[in-house]
Amino acid sequence: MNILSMYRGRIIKFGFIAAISAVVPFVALSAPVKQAATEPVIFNITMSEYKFAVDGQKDGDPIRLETGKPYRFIFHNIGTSQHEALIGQKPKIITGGFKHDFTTNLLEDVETTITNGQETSGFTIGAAGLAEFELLTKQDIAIEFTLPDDKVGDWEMGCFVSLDPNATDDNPGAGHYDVGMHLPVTVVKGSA
Ligand SMILES: [Cu+2]
Repeated sequence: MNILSMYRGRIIKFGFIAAISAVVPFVALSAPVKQAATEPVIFNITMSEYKFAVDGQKDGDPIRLETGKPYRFIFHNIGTSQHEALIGQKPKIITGGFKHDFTTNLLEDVETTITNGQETSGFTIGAAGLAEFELLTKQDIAIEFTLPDDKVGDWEMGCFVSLDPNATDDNPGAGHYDVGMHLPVTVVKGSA
């Protein structure tokens, strides 16, 4: 069994990066997982109440990706509350008609490298099966990945943190997604 199949489908979830070893399956590496042949294309994405905004793009414009190309998404939580990012398809409908989590996650079987989002990172984590991550206010994180051709299609980035801070996992109620915190992600076949 290789690492990809071991982690496939698992949820990786963390709030504070230093704490993740206790709660998630991951592989800590002393060297980067895979050196991309070319420098990754960078998207700087801010999270706030209640939207994702991409540097250089108009609000609501899709993030356009090509298969076979390395990308680095650098997330900055500039808001006043915790936010999370999931990239997937088909949000699940929960009690109250709200949407919570995706049925399919873009990176669920894609090797992904996680760093602290700064120019130099004190750590590099290689993970397969990354489904979601949470950032407290003022935190940054970067993920790096290259998509295979079977990811071509329409996806979406979403934050499903509950609006009610006292909501439970069993009944999360309305979340940030329901008030607009989502953004289309379009994946097309790369020319390479
Ligand atoms: Cu949010």
